[in-house]
Amino acid sequence: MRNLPLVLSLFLSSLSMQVLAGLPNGKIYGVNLGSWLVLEPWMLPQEWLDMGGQSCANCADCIATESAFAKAYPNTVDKIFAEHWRTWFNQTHVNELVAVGINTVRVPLGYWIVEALVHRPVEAYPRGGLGYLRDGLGWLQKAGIQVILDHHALPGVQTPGQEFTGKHPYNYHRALVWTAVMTSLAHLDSNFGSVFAIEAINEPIMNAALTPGYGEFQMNFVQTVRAVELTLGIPVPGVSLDYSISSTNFTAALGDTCSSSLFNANVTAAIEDAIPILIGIASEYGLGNVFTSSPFQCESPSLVTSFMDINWQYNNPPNPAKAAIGPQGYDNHLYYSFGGVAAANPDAYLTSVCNLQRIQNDAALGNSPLWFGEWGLPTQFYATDKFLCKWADAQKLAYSKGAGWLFWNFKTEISKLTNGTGLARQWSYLEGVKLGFLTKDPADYNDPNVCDPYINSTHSTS
Ligand SMILES: *[C@@H]1O[C@H](CO)[C@@H](O)[C@H](O)[C@H]1NC(C)=O
Ligand SMILES: *[C@@H]1O[C@H](CO)[C@@H](O)[C@H](O)[C@H]1NC(C)=O
Ligand SMILES: *[C@@H]1O[C@H](CO)[C@@H](O)[C@H](O)[C@H]1NC(C)=O
Ligand SMILES: *[C@@H]1O[C@H](CO)[C@@H](O)[C@H](O)[C@H]1NC(C)=O
Ligand SMILES: CC(=O)N[C@H]1CO[C@H](CO)[C@@H](O)[C@@H]1O
Repeated sequence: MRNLPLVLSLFLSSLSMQVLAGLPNGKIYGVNLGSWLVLEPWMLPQEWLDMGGQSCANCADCIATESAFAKAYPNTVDKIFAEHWRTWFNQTHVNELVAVGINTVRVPLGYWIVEALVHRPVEAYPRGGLGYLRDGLGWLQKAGIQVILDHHALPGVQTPGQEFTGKHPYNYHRALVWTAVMTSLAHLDSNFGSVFAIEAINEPIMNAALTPGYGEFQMNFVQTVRAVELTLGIPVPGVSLDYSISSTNFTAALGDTCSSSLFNANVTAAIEDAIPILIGIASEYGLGNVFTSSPFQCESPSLVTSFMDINWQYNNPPNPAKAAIGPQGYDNHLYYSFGGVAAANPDAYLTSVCNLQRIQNDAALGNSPLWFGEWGLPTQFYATDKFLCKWADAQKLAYSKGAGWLFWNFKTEISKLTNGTGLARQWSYLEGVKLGFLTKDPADYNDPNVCDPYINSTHSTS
């Protein structure tokens, strides 16, 4: 067994203040590809019913989640979801995003995109999503749109009762296996060529007392990404490494990395379990040559590891900056419509966002660069068209002071069940552009001075 003479101190050093080499040039002007590979029925209520889903007050009571659907329709679920994946996001939408200047997308993914991680039949999810992900990433790459892979729904309920989460015992190990598999594909599968970042977990429970082990998971997540990258011969910025790869077989080299004793048992175990899964994916998708070509090393830059920012949580949360090895980015989500941010009226919303301190507060704790990975135009009150223009401008101004923003969502359904465009005018980027709330060039504003009357107000903001 080849022992890799890596510099151990690499994993102990704190390189959190690294330049973010992997970030696209300039600002992130992005959208989420929500409800594609992780379906949330509220965004497409009519299609969900047409597929065979149901709607009920408490989503545990009927077929209201992807998982419940897969259990209810074991024989047809894959075919029905394939039709959804093919139509919800395809080349037509890529063209639309290009036309409105979007440069980045965040792709929410479930753990079940790596099918071998699903413990059937206790857990059930549709199969075949990875093929659609590969196709979609290929189109995005050709269009020059950069991608953040977002582990949105983990094995376990990171936020109970949400339609996007799993329904199974929390399982950090499987999340790390997922990480090893996706990191490998991001570097070796040419379709993944525009992936620049990988996000460990979407929106963990805000009370850090309820997420034991999360700090350790953050460390293990980054080390898993970097262990795969080192195996690929990708230098980790700021790290000198004494390493020569002799194997021409990637999965065999991963096996060597496992036995190098440089990684803790949890990282090693995850990589070990990723090996047979990668061999299976290589064979299913014809990637065998890529995995065993000589040499398999690649020139791509390190992925940007990404976490929700430290201030996402309260109650003494772990600081993800402590886990950084190489480029890392931070994600904050801001929705005013769920309450708790500002009083429910237009002036309070604008005062709040125009004086937003989140970027500074995060930077003070090393959580920089920060992007706003989810936001939208929803409100707790009826919003006029005139207000929505201001609301879009003011949020874009605030979020662009950081690394940029990604709107939730690229689109939503327009049907009787969504009150026509009632849902889409506040939740769909493409509809927002059509209606003029969002400018045709995302770097523009309807009114760049929208915040002027609201700055220096006595309202406090966090
Ligand atoms: C993409 O899906 C839409 C429906 O959302 C459909 O009208 C269109 O033909 C599809 N485009 C391609 C290129 O498949
Ligand atoms: C590559 O290594 C794997 C073990 O990780 C092995 O199963 C496979 O046969 C090897 N492939 C080639 C072409 O040597
Ligand atoms: C590995 O995982 C186990 C169980 O999740 C945990 O108790 C342990 O502390 C972890 N160890 C390391 C080194 O991450
Ligand atoms: C439906 O949307 C229209 C505007 O598009 C709005 O005037 C109306 O209040 C909405 N109705 C409901 C029930 O949300
Ligand atoms: C009166 C007052 O508080 N003025 C401040 C308004 O904000 C700008 C910059 O944000 C400060 O420079 C002013 O001192």
